[in-house]
Amino acid sequence: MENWDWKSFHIYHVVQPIYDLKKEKILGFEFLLRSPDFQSPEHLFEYAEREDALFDLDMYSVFHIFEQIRRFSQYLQEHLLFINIFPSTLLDSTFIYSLDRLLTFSAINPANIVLEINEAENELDLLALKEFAEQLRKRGVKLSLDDLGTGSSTLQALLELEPDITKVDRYFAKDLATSQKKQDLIEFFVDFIGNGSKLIVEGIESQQDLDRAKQLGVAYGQGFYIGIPKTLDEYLLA
Ligand SMILES: [Ca+2]
Repeated sequence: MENWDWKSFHIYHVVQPIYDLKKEKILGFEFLLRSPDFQSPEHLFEYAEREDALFDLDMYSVFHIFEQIRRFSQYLQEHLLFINIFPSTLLDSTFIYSLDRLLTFSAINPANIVLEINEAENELDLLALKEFAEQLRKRGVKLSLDDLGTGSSTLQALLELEPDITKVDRYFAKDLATSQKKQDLIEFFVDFIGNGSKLIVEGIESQQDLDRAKQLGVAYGQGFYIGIPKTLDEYLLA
């Protein structure tokens, strides 16, 4: 397949804030892909996969994100910027060079960039990803493991990749305040992941669940209750 021309589709990003539960301020933003041409982002990804154009879509998305980072860089020096990427994109031999160009282009400190290993349909190639993680570390770029506890984001991936930041799947935050089992598990994650990796609990949707996450020592939270997805300028220029 030749390079797929995603420009003919309307594709843009919103951001969702990630909140530092201890300092009580925004830690950073996760960029989320949107397109009114598709029923949902999942439909867009499925379409891209069918057309054998997932890599092109992912790169188009990453370029677009770095354009925004460049445009708003003066406001983003203190923020971590979470960029979802498919493992197959990370492992493409050209990716790291594109990343270097984008880092230079956007004039952002590499330490502000967090590459979030997107949920994978297949098992992660941990050996290859480990080598890639080493490349990132050399550049000061951070790595995050997404959706821990579901799909391919296993404890094995956590141990092998040693991500800077680990995101616990939203499933574990739903009704956290009333589920003793979930509280026990989150407590375990806080202890186990501890100092090595910072923990983000996704899907916080009520004050009670937020309070409980704080009590359990969770470092960071994300979810509709904390902040809904909006465009970056809506957050920065408000
Ligand atoms: Ca994500």
